[in-house]
Amino acid sequence: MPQSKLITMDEFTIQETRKFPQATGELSTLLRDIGLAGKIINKQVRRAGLEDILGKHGATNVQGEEQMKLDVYSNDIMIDIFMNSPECAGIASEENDDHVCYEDTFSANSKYVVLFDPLDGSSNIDVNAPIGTIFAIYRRVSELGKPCTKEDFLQPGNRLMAAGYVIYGSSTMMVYATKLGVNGFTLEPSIGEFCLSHPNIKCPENGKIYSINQGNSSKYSDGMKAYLDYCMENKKEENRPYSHRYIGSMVGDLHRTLIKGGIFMYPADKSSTKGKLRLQYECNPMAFIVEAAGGKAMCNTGNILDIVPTELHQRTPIFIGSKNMVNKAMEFVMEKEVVG
Ligand code: AHM
Ligand code: MG
Repeated sequence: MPQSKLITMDEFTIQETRKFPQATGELSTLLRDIGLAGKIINKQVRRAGLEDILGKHGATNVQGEEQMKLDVYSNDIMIDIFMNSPECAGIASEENDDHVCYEDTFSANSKYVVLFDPLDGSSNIDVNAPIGTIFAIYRRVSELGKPCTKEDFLQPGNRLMAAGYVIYGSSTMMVYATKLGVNGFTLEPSIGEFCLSHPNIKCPENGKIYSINQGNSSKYSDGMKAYLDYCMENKKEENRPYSHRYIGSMVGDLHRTLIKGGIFMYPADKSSTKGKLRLQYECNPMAFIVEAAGGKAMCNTGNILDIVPTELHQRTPIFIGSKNMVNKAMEFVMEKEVVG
């Protein structure tokens, strides 16, 4: 139903914050800063083909991946915005070897740190497929008044205060989750504001889509191969075979999974025994969002959000989406866990 009045993301966030009399509004300010970064990145993504900003930057990041020009641009925007944000003590990014502490007096007294992947799915930049910015916000555990420390960035996902993403797709949307739930805001270009378009998102308990890079299947474990056979099996009464959809952009694939239901998987395989996707700024924020929407997110050994990180850029296998589909997949995967 069309809304009679647009509710901007800022208005919505302020209304939500008022439910907690003790809230200081700092988290709301951080979310607004991320919205601003999203709008600036969006502007550049939308005109990418017109300027010399497509293609490779010429450097590799700490994980040995080639950086695209828009990866670097987006990372610089995020770092600058949080540097000017008095609510953020420091950041960690997919594109930086180590975390960055902001050492001015305001930042040393800030309660929060932010982890992000500034532009996920960058192999899709040049072909106009959806890409996105993923973020995770933690309350720091180090002493206030001093620079933040590594421990602030190595907290498990179950301590997240908020997480979300901006998707640069057929429209631009920001979706964020707190423990209160998940809401989506579409960028209304004529006024330059994210406006509430998807209130109280719930991930359907069942779905009909599985999403995985099936080209890797010869390297999967027996359990994983058996689950793929299950997805493709003909069982009309159970909606199988499921449809297969894979963009190769986690934000795009998970946005669809969140709205329509389904399962997204990036398992371990023979050549990547820890999986590909990074725990702190890809899997944890997505797991937090999907679980806040009633879905589920697992790795081979348990819940993604319970993993205690030991390294900033560590990887994990992930099975995430509709609760019942994830439970079923885990019956196969946990049964025959050995890869090879
Ligand atoms: P990136 O952070 O370098 O963009 O890589 C992460 C992306 C995810 O968005 C996506 O789910 C995955 O890599 C696709 O990997 P593959 O091409 O191996 O299927
Ligand atoms: Mg990424």
